[in-house]
Amino acid sequence: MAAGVILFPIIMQLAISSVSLSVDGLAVASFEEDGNKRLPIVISTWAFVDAVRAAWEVVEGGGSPIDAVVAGCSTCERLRCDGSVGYGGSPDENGETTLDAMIMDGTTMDVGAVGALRSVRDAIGAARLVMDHTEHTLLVGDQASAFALSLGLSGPANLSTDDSLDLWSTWRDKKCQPNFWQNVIPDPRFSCGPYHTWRQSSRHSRMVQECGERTAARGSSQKGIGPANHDTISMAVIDKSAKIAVGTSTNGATYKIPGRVGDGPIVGASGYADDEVGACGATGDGDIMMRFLPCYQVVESMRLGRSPEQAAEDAIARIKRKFPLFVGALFAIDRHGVHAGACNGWTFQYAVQGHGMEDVEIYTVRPQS
Ligand code: SD4
Repeated sequence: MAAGVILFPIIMQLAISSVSLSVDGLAVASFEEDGNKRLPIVISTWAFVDAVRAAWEVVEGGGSPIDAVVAGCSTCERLRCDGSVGYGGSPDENGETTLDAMIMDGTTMDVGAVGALRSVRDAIGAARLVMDHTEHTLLVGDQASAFALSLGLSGPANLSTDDSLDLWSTWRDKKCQPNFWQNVIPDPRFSCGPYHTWRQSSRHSRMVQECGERTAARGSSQKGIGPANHDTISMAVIDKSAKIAVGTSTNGATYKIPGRVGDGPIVGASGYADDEVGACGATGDGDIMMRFLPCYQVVESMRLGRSPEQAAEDAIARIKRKFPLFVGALFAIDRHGVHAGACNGWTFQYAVQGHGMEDVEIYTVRPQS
């Protein structure tokens, strides 16, 4: 953690787990009490202090929430926060790093996103170009890269580093463990590919059945998903007049199958914002989480009157009921800047800087044991 950052391990063990305490230990004041005194405010998944400071500088100086989100997420892309954002992290099965990003304007509900972006490091910038210069929402793969390059982003760039290539060759040496395959032969627990379905082979239906039993019992951590390889930045910014933007940037899941796009560029999954209500940002096992659109759920729950804390807990609980072993977390923030977090399967941190705060503060959220 960067020097000078204050760590406040204020933890509440609630139904799932959440924090809604302010750093001085007092309950967060409801907006009836303190109006918009918390604004502007920046909130981000994880202790991405430099990213939050960069966004804060923009919004505090009168910049737009969109500009602030771009400043924050691109800071993490440049710093390669935790190796899980930007180039040089999460190699896929071919050793390649690809990027997912999304940005959403909570005033206009405009969205731009890129998935499986290759050869361009500025993923959040590419997402913004989709939002600002097209009527589309999501571009993917080589065509997303060509689009970004044609509108002036720098590249083509190599997204691999010595570290990411080392990680990949160690994984190959360990028989490609862990991986994301199931119901294929050879048995993905013990072998690298190429894999086949049982229909492609006459002799393996029994083996497929065994593999199926195994994979049904797997959780995110068995797929190698944990704090070391899954630390997406998702950030929300609310300006003084309560305009909101949210953005996400990630290099996805380590050893993903080439072509895999996670929850990062999926609106409502990794992030969602609506000025009328508030915002949400998520991190974790995107392959599971995107099936539940947890951030859309959070915002809509707050619209119906739930507090950020209740909305966050509920969104996590909905996933946990179906996937008890999933690893994931999210923050919820209402339009007045009241915030909370909830998580499952790991300890989560989120970072906040808002009006009247000296510097970024880190909140810690523990899962229910
Ligand atoms: C994904 N959700 O691609 C992203 C990764 C992540 O914290 O959140 N890391 O699945």
